Amino acid sequence: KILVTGSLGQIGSELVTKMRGIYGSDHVIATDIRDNGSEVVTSGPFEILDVTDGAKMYELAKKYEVDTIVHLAALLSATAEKKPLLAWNLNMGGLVNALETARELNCQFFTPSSIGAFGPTTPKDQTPQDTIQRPTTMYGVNKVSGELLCDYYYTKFGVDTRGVRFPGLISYVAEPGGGTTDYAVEIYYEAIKNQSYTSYIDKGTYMDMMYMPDALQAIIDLMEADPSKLKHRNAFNITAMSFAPEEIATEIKKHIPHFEMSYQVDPARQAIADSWPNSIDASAAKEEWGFKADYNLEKMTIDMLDKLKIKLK
Ligand code: VAH
Repeated sequence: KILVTGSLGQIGSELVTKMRGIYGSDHVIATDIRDNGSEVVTSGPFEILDVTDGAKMYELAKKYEVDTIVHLAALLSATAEKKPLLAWNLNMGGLVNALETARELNCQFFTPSSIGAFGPTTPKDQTPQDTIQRPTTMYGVNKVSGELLCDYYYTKFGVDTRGVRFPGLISYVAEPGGGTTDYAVEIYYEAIKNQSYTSYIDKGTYMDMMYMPDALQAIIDLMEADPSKLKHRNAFNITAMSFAPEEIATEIKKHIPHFEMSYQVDPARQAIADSWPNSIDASAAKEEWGFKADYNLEKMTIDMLDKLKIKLK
């Protein structure tokens, strides 16, 4: 059985549904800090959990006799930069609680890192799997600390910890909250609603991105991978594409010809984006557990616009 934290978030809301389809609804215990009455809450076991409450987390993991913990609850980069101490306490406090629960109950463990784990002194193009990581954001500090902590729990306590460095994730089910790459989600919603979008990230700003179906499959594939093949653990570079805002606009215009793109740069989130890689190298993930991505910008844009036309009707 699998305990998922942050189940109502951008990744969690879709991962819970996918995992319930694969492993059975009763085998996936969804938790989040609130109950939003969504399908995640109604289609299988759901519990209220604040991940900073370690005792409650242990109690739930024990009650459901889970053997896997997927820890997704966290504040993303832009929010973390506005509330750095809250971010440290939630992102690191939650992670330690989840790792301790996994250690005590001998659970397999997944938590995501991010391209945000890299900083301005990291090689920016085709960023290697093993390279310098001195991020200049609180979120990045949390992600690098998290990677090191997960590797520590693997080497010191034998906890089977695994993670990926996610690029910006694009999806239409649950909107992201407080990220820097959220512009790449908002643009599709605005294209349908207003045929225009004002981007807070400047043209020419390249960041790695991935469509949610590829992100979800990557989690499943990594967690089911043969551990003897894993030379790395926390966390694997993975990516599907790298693009700048004007490239999404061009792709959208193929479907909505009069779509208008404009720019009103948000210095805070632009500074975060500028500290991150332009493109990362995912060869370790491909070699060690067969990572692959099916969606490129063209295919993603077709699916996002099709799905949002229905959702926003
Ligand atoms: C963020 N979507 O923008 C997250 C992610 C790589 C980006 O970490 O903070």
